Amino acid sequence: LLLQRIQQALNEEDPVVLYSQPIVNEAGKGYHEILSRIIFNNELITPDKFIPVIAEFNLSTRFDMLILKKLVNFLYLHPSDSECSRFSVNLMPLTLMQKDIAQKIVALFAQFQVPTSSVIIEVTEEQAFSNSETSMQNIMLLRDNGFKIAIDDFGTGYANYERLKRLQADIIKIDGCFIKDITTDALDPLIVKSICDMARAKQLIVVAEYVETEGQRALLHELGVHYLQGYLIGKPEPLTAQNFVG
Ligand code: G
Ligand code: G
Ligand code: NA
Ligand code: MN
Repeated sequence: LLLQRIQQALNEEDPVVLYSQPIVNEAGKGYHEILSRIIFNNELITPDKFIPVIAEFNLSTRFDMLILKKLVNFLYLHPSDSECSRFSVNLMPLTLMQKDIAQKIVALFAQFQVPTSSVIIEVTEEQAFSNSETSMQNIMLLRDNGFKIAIDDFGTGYANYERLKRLQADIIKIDGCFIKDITTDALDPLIVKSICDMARAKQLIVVAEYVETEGQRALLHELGVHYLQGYLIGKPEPLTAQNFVG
């Protein structure tokens, strides 16, 4: 049973593997997004399969903390002089609704003396614009303690202009649905351009995901996107000391 395997993973910290995918600017510099996988019957299970199971059985916080512990361990073993963000990591909506989760995350980084500035926390629009006072406080506390905040899947959910005005974040990741047909669709370039214009006014960094072709790359740079992620740049690969950029 997949649930059993997940519970085993949470207990033994073993079958969970960190993968990472590069996110780069025009100069080829950037960071990696941590994407986790679970080994189950000698197969790699991707998050689209196991995250619903984790959420259903209320294991979100334990799973997210396990991923953060693995990342902190990696950063502890591979320190860097750079002040720049080196990794982004995803948190599930239920995790951010836990009281004191931000303090626990900050304490984990402090315990291993890993600088919070090396990590970007990716939250969904749903979390960033949540009516949950706890989620908002957790995001603000993480940011006050040096983590960068990225809004994932931007443009598909809860953003509206009034919420955007109040947004406290550092990075927006435009959802892949606006990117995949951008070289042929009439509206997509205009949507991306308008997101970039707003981002510039708020001094936010813009990332586009699902970039697969040179044509998309050229157009996205022209429209004002700062960082690109996708198979054109690199696929998710097991995290090792060798496979990360700058
Ligand atoms: O790796 P893949 O592209 O299949 O990931 C699908 C989605 O699952 C990603 O958009 C990401 O937001 C989410 N995801 C991947 N790894 C993790 C993880 O370790 N923790 C959480 N909370 N979400 C993840
Ligand atoms: O939810 P999030 O946007 O973080 O998910 C990223 C997911 O999309 C990962 O599971 C990754 O494997 C997948 N992915 C990343 N880049 C590309 C791409 O260029 N094309 C496609 N089809 N999938 C991608
Ligand atoms: Na993500
Ligand atoms: Mn995403």
